[in-house]
Amino acid sequence: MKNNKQEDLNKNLSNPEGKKMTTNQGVKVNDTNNSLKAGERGATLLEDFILREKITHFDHERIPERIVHARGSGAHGYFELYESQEKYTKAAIFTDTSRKTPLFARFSTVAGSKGSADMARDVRGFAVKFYTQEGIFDLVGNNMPIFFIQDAMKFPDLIHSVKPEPDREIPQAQSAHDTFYDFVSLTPETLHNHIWVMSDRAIPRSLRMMEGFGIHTFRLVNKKGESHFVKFHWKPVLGVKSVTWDEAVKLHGADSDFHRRDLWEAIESGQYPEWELGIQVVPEEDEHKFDFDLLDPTKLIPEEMVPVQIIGKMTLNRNPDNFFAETEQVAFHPGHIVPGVDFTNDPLLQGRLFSYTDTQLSRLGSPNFHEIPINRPINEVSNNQRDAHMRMTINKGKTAYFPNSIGGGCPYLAKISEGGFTSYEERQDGRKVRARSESFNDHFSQPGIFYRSLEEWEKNHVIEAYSFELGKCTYDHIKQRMLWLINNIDEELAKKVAENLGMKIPKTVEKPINQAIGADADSKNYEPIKRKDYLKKSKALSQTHIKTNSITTRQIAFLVGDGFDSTQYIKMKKALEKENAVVKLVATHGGEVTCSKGEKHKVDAALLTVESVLFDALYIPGGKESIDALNEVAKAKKFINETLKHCKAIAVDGAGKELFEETFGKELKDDEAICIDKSPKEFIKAIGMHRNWKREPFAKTIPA
Ligand code: HDE
Repeated sequence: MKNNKQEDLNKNLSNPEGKKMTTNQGVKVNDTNNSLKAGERGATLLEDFILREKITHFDHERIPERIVHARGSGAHGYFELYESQEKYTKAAIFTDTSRKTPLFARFSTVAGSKGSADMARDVRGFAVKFYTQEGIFDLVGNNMPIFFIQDAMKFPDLIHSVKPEPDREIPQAQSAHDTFYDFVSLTPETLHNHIWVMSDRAIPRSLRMMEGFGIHTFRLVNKKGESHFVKFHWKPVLGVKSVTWDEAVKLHGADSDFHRRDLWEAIESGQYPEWELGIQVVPEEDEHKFDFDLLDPTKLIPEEMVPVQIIGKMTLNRNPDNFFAETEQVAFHPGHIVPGVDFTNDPLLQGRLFSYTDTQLSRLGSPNFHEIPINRPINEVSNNQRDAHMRMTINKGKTAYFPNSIGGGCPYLAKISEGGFTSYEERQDGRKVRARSESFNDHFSQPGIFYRSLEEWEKNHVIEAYSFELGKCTYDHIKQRMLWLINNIDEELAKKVAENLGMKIPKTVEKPINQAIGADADSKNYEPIKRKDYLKKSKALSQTHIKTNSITTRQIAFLVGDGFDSTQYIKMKKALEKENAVVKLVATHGGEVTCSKGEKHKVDAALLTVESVLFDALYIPGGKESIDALNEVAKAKKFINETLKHCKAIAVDGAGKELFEETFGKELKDDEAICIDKSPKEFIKAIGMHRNWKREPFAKTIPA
């Protein structure tokens, strides 16, 4: 792996050598360190235009952060199509296999502010801006296939409830608090997205190892004007992987930029993250064939019912040059579509179509946000819109209206055959109502399918997450409402959470829930639609559904002191690096360590400065002197301890096994991911497992 491009870090790329510093008005600057004063010890003079310009610019350096998805990371890349999808769509990005469409992707957490930590339990935003030759197409999705609410009208309520409580502004970037659970427990439509958030999907190992979903049902429209319903999926080539909650908590302190750094470093080292794009296509005539409504964004279409067809691949191959200019100023919008793609009446999507322009106006300050380089289409923009804040384009000529004859009639309108956009002519015919369709009313079936589809260890993590989050709530009536709702999803799940909370599952819930959900205020108890068990399980809902044993970019700590066994070290390092894993030498001290052959090796991190949670696996080579040195450092034991606790792969050779076996060896004889005096091949296989979850019952007995 290339190291941190040290030579580039030392250069100021936008001000190459030889260039003189100027003010923003182009005047050469002679002194940028001292303000203009009346004498060396005198008052500063107001006339100092250089000082005023520098400070004024600094004072205005921030723009309002995004209200949701404030914390994010972005990267450039491209999309390649495997096979033309012309039977479904006329969008050239999905029909022309010779194209390499440039794109910019941004991943984010939702609840926390810009400076919050990466590893919060949260949904992750997964937004992709395609710069197609027909204009910008934004796929603004999340890493979970459903959303919390069914109607845009409820979005401010949802977000207000999860954000820090307004009196004390506590807690930051966390859902485990009263107001969120007050809202969730009164709004059963949230339960499906909520159970996904309780799963390990909400604490990904890497942004590169999570799925992406467009969530809403969109339309694809072909040349003949025929429409198909479509759901978009991104499938990560590295598989779907998560960390444990204990690691997530510790990562907050060990590296609050864990995800950002991981994405950046993978791209810098040439290990480009990749996702395949999949589509689930439903013919128009099948719209009403499902046990749920395709327009309801709290429902997914199980892959068993409509398979995901893989149609292309996204590769991220370039980090941004400037975080602010690109990642901060990028303006996504689900309404940025191209001919061949269209909307449905999903009431959440319909509301989003309004919200994103509105938010860009307040965040970026002008309707000219499309002129910021990261937001500019690659094809030419030509219309009669003019002026406004920070206009970059210098439009020429007299005419800024249509129709005109003075300007030669330009710009002309495009016929449909020339790529002019026309909306799909869906028949609309209905009463003007403020209401929700009955078909949106089933809130328990899909959370149940999700839970049943998980592996045993995934289920345990869900139970723990509910218990943790509700355990943080201070009102009993909120916890009771939640238990009652969870019981409607799955009785076994509710029983275990109730046990952990030391509470009983209530048989009924009291009146407030009726009013809050808009049910008949006079009825005593809220009667929800009973869970429908139309599908027992769906394999794709478990994290394990994308099989991969790749150890590419996995971070492996080699724990050593002076005198470590050189032969074992070299053999293991070579084998791991051949598989594109990243080996980091973690030593009892910084600087250099000396191996058994007397050679010096550069230390990547002194034990003092790192935590085990930053690594995927641990190797301890032999060498008595090295092991003795490690034995002297309590942190070395903590490191091993935690690696074990988090079910990661560990290899020990020679004298290394003494250090290890002394504490744990006996209990772990048959552990598939513990390699004592085994070949590098075995260790690679163990790392490829990601975690040995079978160890978890034992791991729970290890003190944190
Ligand atoms: Fe967003 N959302 N959202 N959202 N959303 C924003 O737009 C909004 C929703 C999503 O990396 C904001 O530019 C409303 C669903 C992502 O810059 C804002 C509703 C999904 C991002 C906004 C939703 C998303 C945003 C804030 C309910 C998954 C980050 C800054 C109707 C399909 C994009 C901005 C980025 C950002 C509004 C619901 C995903 C306020 C009103 C559903 C990935 O406009």
